[in-house]
Amino acid sequence: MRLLLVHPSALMYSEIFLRLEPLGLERVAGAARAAGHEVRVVDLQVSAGRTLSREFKTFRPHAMGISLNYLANIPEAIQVAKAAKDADPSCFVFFGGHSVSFVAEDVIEQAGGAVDAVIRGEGEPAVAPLMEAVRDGGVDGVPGVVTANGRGPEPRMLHSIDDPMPARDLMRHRRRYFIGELDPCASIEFTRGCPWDCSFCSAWTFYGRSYRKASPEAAGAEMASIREPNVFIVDDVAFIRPEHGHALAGELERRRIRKSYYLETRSDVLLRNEEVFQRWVRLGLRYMFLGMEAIDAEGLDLYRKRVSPDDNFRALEVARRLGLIVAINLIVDPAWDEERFRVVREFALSVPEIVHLTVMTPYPGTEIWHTESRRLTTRDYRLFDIQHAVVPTTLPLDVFYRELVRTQAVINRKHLGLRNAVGAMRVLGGNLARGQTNFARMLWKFNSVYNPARQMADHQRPVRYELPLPRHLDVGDRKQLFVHTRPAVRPESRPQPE
Ligand code: B12
Ligand code: SF4
Repeated sequence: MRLLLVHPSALMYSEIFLRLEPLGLERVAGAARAAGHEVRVVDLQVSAGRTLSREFKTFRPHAMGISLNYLANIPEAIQVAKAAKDADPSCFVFFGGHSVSFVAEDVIEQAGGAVDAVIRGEGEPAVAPLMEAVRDGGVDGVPGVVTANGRGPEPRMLHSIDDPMPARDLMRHRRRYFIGELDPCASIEFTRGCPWDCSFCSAWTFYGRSYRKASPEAAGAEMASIREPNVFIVDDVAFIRPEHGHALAGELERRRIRKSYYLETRSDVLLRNEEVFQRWVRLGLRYMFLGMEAIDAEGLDLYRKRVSPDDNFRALEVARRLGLIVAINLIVDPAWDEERFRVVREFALSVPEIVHLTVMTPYPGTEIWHTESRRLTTRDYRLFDIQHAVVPTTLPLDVFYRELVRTQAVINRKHLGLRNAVGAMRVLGGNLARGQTNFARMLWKFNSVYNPARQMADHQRPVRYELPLPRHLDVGDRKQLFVHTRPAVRPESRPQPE
């Protein structure tokens, strides 16, 4: 069977900092190929819409799957599905990915017949049974499937994340993937899932709070096959288990692999496992993203982050000592007033780290989707990108955006200050010499992308597709939030948050 896989466009507000390869979709492609199907991939983050139309015409896929990790991409994906069905009504169109797994039934309904199925949960174990069922007729028995007839059997979970290998060779514009100055940049997954349970996050609910690790041999072999000099490690929280971090490092040392790495982790994990991170710095670890979320204990408790402000500040000191460039994230509550923004600006200017701001957003699949008592002011999928306010703001909305963008601009200027500009120019020179222009473009795009008038205008666009309203679940029973309900590892082998 011929299968065309599609990744939607990049979200405008993140595109200036990064654009990364769609690793999940590549793994689904790898699984389909291993089952004998002919697969092509179009990534609309780096290819124009006309490439997709051309591919659709010439490849004549029996099925087309669209990746929906981000809610904000849902309207675009429905449009792509409709165009495909208009061009060839016999093509089986399906969606899969993180976010769509939580709103599958609603999306099927909204697409009005253009989407035949949504696959909830992990795509690797589902794609081959789905393709077989498409060929033979009757997809309703495929694990994880949702169709207009309702839900099929529970989604299956991979026993081991060691395979399939992502089909990186199918991506035609690999040089367009970058994160900051790591340009070009590939991605890799060492672990899957997260054992914590922060109230604003759906990483733990998607995987039913399970946690799986790639074997050092498989991870080493995969890393050896990556051509890019830079690698983004996609794990939700890197190196939770120190022995795993050491084993991976040992494997890369043995294979003499050296690259520049970017990873995400938590402050308490960094404090606990400092020597692992130190060893990785020797292997090329340069950037670290720390989800601090709040600078006060009250905020941290509210998000059930299970760390203290003191842990966060000690972790920053450790990272500085290790010579890492750290980006920290803070969640902006729509309730913030001008004074709160001022305090955060002051904080951001007082630390050498890159401070990233995201707006508190209740997402389907998170606990706050069910518990947030403030009503949604919009249900436009496109605004659920953590750069827009979707619950009432204390400040008038235009003033809120003015303060938000002002704070982001102050932070951005800090990073483009003289000392940094010199450093940036050095990196830029090196990248341009190698024909890499992604980082250069990013440096000049800030003002056109982050603009309060534009953010206000985003709220005025006509809305065609809307998020469903939250159902008020009793979140005392966490399993009701899970996509994968059966753990793939024995519960006692899961690390527990402290
Ligand atoms: C790495 C990561 C990123 C990376 C890379 C993203 C990329 N290009 O893929 C970066 C740093 C760029 C990023 C950015 C953002 N991210 Co992000 N990201 C993640 C993270 C931590 C892991 C994703 C990943 O690569 N997993 C590993 C791969 C193998 O799994 P996967 O992609 O989920 O794919 C599997 C399934 O989803 C499914 N699947 C995927 N596609 C398809 C397609 C088909 C057809 C099928 C059948 C199945 C299927 O099968 C795959 C294999 O099992 C997730 C959290 C999580 N644990 O999922 C958040 C997450 C997806 N991100 C999130 C957010 C909010 C963002 C940003 C908006 C943040 C921001 N403001 O900048 C941006 C937007 C990026 C954009 N598109 O423009 C939210 C999504 C929120 C939402 N509901 O929309 C998540 C869930 C984190 C959270 N806080 O809850 N992100
Ligand atoms: S630690 Fe990170 S990935 Fe895990 S639940 Fe909290 S925010 Fe999500």
